[in-house]
Amino acid sequence: MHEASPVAFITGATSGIGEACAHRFAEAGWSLVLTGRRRERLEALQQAIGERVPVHVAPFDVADPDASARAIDALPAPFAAVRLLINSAGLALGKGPAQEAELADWHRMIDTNIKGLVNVTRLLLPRLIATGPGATVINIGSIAGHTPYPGGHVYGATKAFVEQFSYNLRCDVSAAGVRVTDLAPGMTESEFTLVRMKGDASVVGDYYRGTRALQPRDVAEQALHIAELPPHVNITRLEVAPLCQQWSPFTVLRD
Ligand code: NDP
Ligand code: 8X3
Repeated sequence: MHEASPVAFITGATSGIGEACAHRFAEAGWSLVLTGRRRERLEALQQAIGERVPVHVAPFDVADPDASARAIDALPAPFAAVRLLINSAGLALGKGPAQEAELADWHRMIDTNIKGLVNVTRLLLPRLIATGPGATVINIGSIAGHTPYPGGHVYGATKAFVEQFSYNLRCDVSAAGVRVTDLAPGMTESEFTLVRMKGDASVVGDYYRGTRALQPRDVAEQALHIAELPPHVNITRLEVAPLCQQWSPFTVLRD
């Protein structure tokens, strides 16, 4: 029954937006390749979703190009013809000023959000191009790629990369029918802030208190909409934020 269902390859499927995409695309009947570093979470997801649709799990670190290549080369035949790539794996580390940031944190954001995203994308491009019309790459960017804020430094810059890479990629693959979207969410309640604050749960509670942040499922709904549009329709960039999240006016420093 499931043999002909399209295949979605999702990075960052162990939590948050990627995990919500796994559930939402399973409900819509897609076959799934679910990836992330935490094997036990992938296996739990496979247990939860695997009765509904075919699921293959592949634990690997997107920042490791060899591990990424091994995982993609080893895709079983029913999952080989990838129609959709959702690049959700990513993180922020720290929210203090740039001059107090850990250089290692900056490197890790670049390694994951930039290098990891391009590793997986480059490795899957031949399969997406072979699929042709209707194939889609959805890169999870961020409003932080457009809007600067104190403490955003390298994180926001990695998401600016995601946006421009998405546009440039689209230039090259559109003739093959492959669509590319920068899906840029605002504040979304996931493990993102816990990771950013390095496990300090007290900060996380304060951050979301009194808000109605986006839920990962809200973003997953947008991803499904993008992926299931007619093949000639390419949403280039979609920014989605909770109503409670507003811009700030310019700040003027005075003597
Ligand atoms: P979560 O922390 O809940 O999920 C992050 C996911 O990324 C996890 O599945 C994690 O899996 C995976 N991941 C992180 N590093 C690696 C790595 N080196 N290799 C493989 N997988 C990795 O956060 P979100 O779901 O919120 O974040 C998903 C994406 O959305 C990120 O790119 C983030 O920048 C972006 N985003 C988030 C927003 C928010 O407010 N939450 C807003 C805008 C954009 P594991 O640890 O198992 O490897
Ligand atoms: C995450 C959104 O506003 O925390 O990309 O930077 S924000």
